[in-house]
Amino acid sequence: MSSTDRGAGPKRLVVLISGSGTNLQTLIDATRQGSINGRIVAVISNKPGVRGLERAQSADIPALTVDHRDFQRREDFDAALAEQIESHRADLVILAGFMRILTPGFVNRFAGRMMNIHPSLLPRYPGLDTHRRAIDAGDREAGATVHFVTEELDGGPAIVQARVPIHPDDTPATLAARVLEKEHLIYPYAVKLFCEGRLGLTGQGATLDGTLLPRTGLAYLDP
Ligand code: NHR
Ligand code: GAR
Repeated sequence: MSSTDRGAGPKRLVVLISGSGTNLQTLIDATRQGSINGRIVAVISNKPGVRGLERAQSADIPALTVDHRDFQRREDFDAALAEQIESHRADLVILAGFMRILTPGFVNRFAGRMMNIHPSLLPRYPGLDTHRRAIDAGDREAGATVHFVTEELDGGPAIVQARVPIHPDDTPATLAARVLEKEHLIYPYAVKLFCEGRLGLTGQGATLDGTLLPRTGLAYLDP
């Protein structure tokens, strides 16, 4: 067993947030119900006072803030964040509405055991303001993607992707709400797969049961 592979049994999950934490809530609920073979051992926010920290506290999960404004350099913030994550012996780091770009040193330390949910059909619209960009482009579909985090912003191999229609009268807010509903289905699903030891990250991309996934990940179909 290596220092990053803590063997069989429930995985130790650390969730990073910056805001409301509705994705965090679905993960809290799924771990509590036993549908994920894992336990959230800490929730860390880069912003003090956010709703997601209250959600963690309400669930008796340690809730910490590492405020990026307390650090002059991104490397220093990332070092403090990594220290907290390591102190909780995380098997998987879950970005759930986490809004700070992470340095290569940090990303490489958690390679293959850090995932993010991004509100677009990657590789379309990495970065911010995804819903406005999809509407402005005249797209007829939007969605969300769970992917492994690599140095390339929102560029790591996809694990699961879900699609929703864009309606002619959509605003970024109405579209975001439709996409968020799908996020709440696919993030617990991806984390469940990871906790069963079924996901991997290779030089070729993400794997499920050792088989390379398509570039856009598994296509999530409604149950
Ligand atoms: N870090 C790396 N290296 N790779 C990824 O794929 C990452 C990442 C950090 C966060 C989430 C991502 C998203 O899903 C994510 C993926 C923040 C920004 C951003 O521009 C962009 C993408 C994502 C998260 N952040 C600004 C910054 O200067 C701050 C914006 C703010 O505070 O509101 O870090 O969308
Ligand atoms: C989600 O839509 C997530 O995909 C997005 O922020 C929202 C967080 O909601 N993430 C990003 O935009 C990352 N840059 P939540 O806090 O309620 O889970």
